[in-house]
Amino acid sequence: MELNEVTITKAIVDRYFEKLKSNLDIDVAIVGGGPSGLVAGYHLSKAGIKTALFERKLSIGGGMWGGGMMFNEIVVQDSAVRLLDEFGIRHTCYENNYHCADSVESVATIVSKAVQAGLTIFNCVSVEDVLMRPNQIMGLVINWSAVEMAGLHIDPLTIRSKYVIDATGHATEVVNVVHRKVPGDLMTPTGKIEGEKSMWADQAETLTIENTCEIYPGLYVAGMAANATFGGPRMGPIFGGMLLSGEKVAKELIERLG
Ligand code: 48F
Repeated sequence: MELNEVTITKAIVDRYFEKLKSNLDIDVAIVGGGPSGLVAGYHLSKAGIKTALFERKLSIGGGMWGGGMMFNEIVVQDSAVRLLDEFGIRHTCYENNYHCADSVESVATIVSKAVQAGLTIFNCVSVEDVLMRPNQIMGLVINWSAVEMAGLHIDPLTIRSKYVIDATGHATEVVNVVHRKVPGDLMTPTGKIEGEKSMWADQAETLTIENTCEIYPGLYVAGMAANATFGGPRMGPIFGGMLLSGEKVAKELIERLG
């Protein structure tokens, strides 16, 4: 039978809209497809919680694909190796407490396991705002990244969710919007964004996990965004903190959502 181009088109359009419509009202919306967001999405979905992840770029994986300075290896410390094992990512011990993994294998494996656990990923979608009610974040305001890049004046659409996770990395974009536009203080010492500090890997790795928490009712921060929000340092291409942060935020939300 000859392949029909219109049927191919209809299949894609129908399937995509099904996917979109079934994710308009969800439990958890994750912003950012880096390691922390992906690990959070994996655990939440595995627990049966309706979760979708929105990523601005075409590719998922955030800052993990490139390892350090495009040398595509990552380092993970002892405390997070069990997560590499849980995903089935191969690793080798370089020295005591320094384990290396191929960054491409790491991203590809986590994405695959997360999607198969039930996570829906929308790539090429940018989160430009939040849905708010008095003292509560209720979801996301989204638009095509292409609209954002072209600077087109086109109104966005909305996703409602019980919780939002800002996993946007250094830019901490959702928290920035909330800080700028939503009345009330953030749950930081000053009530504002403390701002990321320069490199200190050891401190940063511990703080990333500590700083993973609710920052405004309904809004959690994870990964590098957690440190940027709370004034923690950056850590460079060691990724244990990112993986553990994703796991922590998922555990907290699984508990809250019962
Ligand atoms: O930066 P990123 O990988 O976040 P992460 O999970 O991990 C940080 C590490 O990669 C690295 C590090 C650790 O060693 O410091 O940087 O904290 O991924 C963040 C993702 O969020 C997307 C962005 O394209 C990236 O893929 N993103 C950022 N803002 C938005 C967004 C937005 N407004 N809407 C959608 N996606």
